[in-house]
Amino acid sequence: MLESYGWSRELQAQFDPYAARALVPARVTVQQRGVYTLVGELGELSAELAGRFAFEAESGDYPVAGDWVAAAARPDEGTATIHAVLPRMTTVVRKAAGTALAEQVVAANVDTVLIVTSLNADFNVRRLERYLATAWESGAQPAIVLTKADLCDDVEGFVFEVESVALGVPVHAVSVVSGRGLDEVGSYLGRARTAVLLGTSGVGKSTLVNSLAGEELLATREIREDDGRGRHTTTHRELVLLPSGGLILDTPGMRELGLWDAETGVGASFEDVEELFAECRFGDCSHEREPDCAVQAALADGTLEGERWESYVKLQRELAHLERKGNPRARTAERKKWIARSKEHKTTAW
Ligand SMILES: Nc1nc2c(ncn2[C@@H]2O[C@H](COP(=O)(O)OP(=O)(O)OP(=O)(O)O)[C@@H](O)[C@H]2O)c(=O)[nH]1
Ligand SMILES: [Mg+2]
Ligand SMILES: [Zn+2]
Repeated sequence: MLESYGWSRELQAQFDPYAARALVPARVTVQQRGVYTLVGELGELSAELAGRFAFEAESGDYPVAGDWVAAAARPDEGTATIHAVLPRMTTVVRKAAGTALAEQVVAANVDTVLIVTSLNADFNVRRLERYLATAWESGAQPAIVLTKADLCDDVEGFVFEVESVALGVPVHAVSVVSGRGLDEVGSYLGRARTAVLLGTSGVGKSTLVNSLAGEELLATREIREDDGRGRHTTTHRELVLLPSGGLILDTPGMRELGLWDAETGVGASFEDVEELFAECRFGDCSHEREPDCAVQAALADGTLEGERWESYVKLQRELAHLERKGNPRARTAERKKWIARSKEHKTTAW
C-alpha cells in the first residue's frame, strides 16, 4: 500500500523516530486550505495540523501535496492529525521576487515536473523559462508537454521552437483527442513514480490526468471564449494514482495577469491575490459580499493584507480606465508604476 505511493527504505529510516510515538506514515494526496487528505495503511484520512506543529512551523514547512508525513490516525473517524513532515527529496517552489514574501511550496517529492502549455495558444518564452527555472531548482527532472496537438497546424514547428528555448529538455506534443504522445507522457509515470503538472489555466492539465487515468476523475472545463483563457477549473492540488502505478499531481493553473504579463515580462505580480479567486464559491464572484468568498475569508484571517487587496482593486480600475481611453503607452507606464509599487509590499512571480 505505502509502496505503491512511493514509500522507500530511505523514508522508513527517516520515519523511525516517529514510529516510537505511535504515529503512522502517510502521503498527502489533497491539499486545500488547512485540510489535507492522507493515504496510508489505514486508507484515506482527512487530516489537520497538530496545534504545536502549526505554531512552530515556518510557512515553507507546512505539508503540501506529495509530502510524506507522520500522523496520529483515528481510523474509526477517518481523521488524523499531522505532527511532522518527513524530509523532502524534491521541492517545487514558486519563486518569490521582490522582498517580503515567503516562498510558496507547490509540491514535494515529485520525480518529474511536467510543464504544460497548449499548442493553440501564444507561446510565451519568458513564462516557459520561469517554469523551467522552477523545475530545475526543484531537484526533479523537467519535461515539456504541448497539449491540444489536434488543434495545431504546425506541431513540428512549434516543437522545434520550444526545443530551441529549452535545450536538452524533452518536449512532447500530445492530444487527448487523437491519443498522440500519451505514451510518451506515460513513460514518466511508471510504478510509484510521481509527476506534477504545472501550467496556465485551461491548457488541459486535468484533461490529461483523466485521459491517463482512463476515467473522468477530475473536473475540466471549456476555456472562456472571450479571451481564450481558462477559468480556474481546478481549485486544489490533487495527487492521483494511475492504472500504470504512477502518481500524477494536478494543480490549479496560475492565471496570468493577461494585460501586462506578456508586455512587460514582469510576471503576474498579483498572482497570490488572483490565486484566491479560484477558491471562491462562485466563478463570477465580485469578492464583495458573496458567500464563501476566498478573498473575504483571506482578509478576515489576515492571510491577505487589506492594503494589498486595495492596491489590486485600484490597479484593475486604472487599467480598465486606460483601456477605455485606448492609450497603450500610458497603459504600459501605469503598469510599470504599479508593479514597482506592488513590489514594496510583496510580489510573486513564476
Ligand atoms: N482539442 C483538444 N482540447 C483539449 C485537449 N486537452 C484539453 N482540452 C480542452 O481544454 C479545456 C481545458 O482543459 P482542462 O483540463 O480543464 O484545463 P486545466 O489545465 O486543468 O485548467 P485549470 O484547472 O483551470 O488549471 C477543456 O475544454 C478540454 O476539453 C486536447 O488534447 N485537444
Ligand atoms: Mg484543471
Ligand atoms: Zn470572491
